[in-house]
Amino acid sequence: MLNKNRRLAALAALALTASVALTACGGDDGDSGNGGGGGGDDAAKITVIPKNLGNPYFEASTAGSERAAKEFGGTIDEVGPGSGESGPDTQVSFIQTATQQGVNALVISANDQDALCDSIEQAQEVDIKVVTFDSDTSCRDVFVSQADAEGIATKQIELIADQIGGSGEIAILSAAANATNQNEWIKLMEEDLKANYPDITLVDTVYGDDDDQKSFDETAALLQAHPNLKGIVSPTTVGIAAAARYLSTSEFKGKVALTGLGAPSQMKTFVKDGTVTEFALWNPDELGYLAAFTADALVKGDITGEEGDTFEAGDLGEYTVGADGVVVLGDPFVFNADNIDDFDF
Ligand code: RAM
Repeated sequence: MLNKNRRLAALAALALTASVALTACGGDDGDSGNGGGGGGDDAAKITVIPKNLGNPYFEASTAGSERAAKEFGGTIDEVGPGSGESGPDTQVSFIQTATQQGVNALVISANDQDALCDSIEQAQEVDIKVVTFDSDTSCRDVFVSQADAEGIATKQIELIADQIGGSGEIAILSAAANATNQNEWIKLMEEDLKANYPDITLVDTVYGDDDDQKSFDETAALLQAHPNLKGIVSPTTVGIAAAARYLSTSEFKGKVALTGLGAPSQMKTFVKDGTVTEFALWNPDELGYLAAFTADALVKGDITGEEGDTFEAGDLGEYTVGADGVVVLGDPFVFNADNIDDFDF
C-alpha cells in the first residue's frame, strides 16, 4: 500500500517536473505579481483555513503562506470562521466547499482535534493533501508545529515563576475550551508545575475563546474571584493582549504578572508601560510559510508525510518530517523591552 503510494507519488512528481520544465521554457519570468501567488493550471491550489479570521496572528501566518506560494508558483485562498467563532465544527463547511472546488491541498489550524475528521477524510479520499499547522487534528497528512509542545509549556511556566518570585497563586486564560494546541500546552504546564514548582498553585483555568471582549471580561472575573492571584498565563495571542489591556488601566498593573504567548506588535504598548515584562512566541509568518511549502511538497509528491521524508522550504531551508508526521518550525522566542522594537508581526 505504501509502496503503491510512493510509486504514484513518484509518477506525480515526474509529471509535475515535466510540466514545470515546460512552463519554464515558456519564458515566464517567475514573478506572477498576484498577491496570492501565480502559477498556471498545474500550480498547487491551496485553501488556508485559520481558526478564525481577524486575528493578527493568522493574518501574519497567511501572509507567510502567500509569500511561499509566490515562490513555488501556487495559489492561496484563505477562508474561515468569523472572529471569535471557535466552536468545534466551525471549520467543517469551509473544508467541504474547498473539497467540492477540487483544490490540491488544505492548510488548517484546527479548532478541534476530532470534529473536523469526517470532512478531512472526505477531502483525502479525493486526493486532497491535508496539512495542519499551529493546532493539530487526529487526522491529516502532516502537522507543522510551531515548536516542541513541551518547550512551549515549560517556557511559559518558567516565565511566570520568575515573574512572581517562585511562589503563589496563578491562573490560565486560554483560547477555546476545545483548542487542540492550548489544551496540550495546558496539560504539559500542569505537569511541569506539579513536578517542579511545589510553591505555585494553579487556581483556575478560564476560556476567552480567542475573542477579545470575552478574554477581557474573563480577566476581570479572574481577578475578582481570586484576590490573592499573583500571575496570569495566557497561551493565546488574543488572550494575552486582552488581559494586558485590562491590567494596564487597573489597580493590578505591575502587581499581577502576565505572561504567555503574544504577538510583539500587539504587546509593545504593554511592555513599554510596565504591564508585562516578558512573553514568548515564534514567528507566525514563518509558520504559514513552512505550512504552505509542506503542502506543496505533498502535492508534488516530494514527501508523503512519513518519518524521515525531507523537503526544501524556500528561505527556511531543508526540513525533515519527524515521528507521527510532525514538522517542527523551531524554538519559541522570548520578547521583552530590550528586543520588542525589532519585530513587526
Ligand atoms: C492565538 C491562537 C493560536 C495560537 C496563538 C499563540 O492566536 O489561539 O492558535 O497558536 O494564539
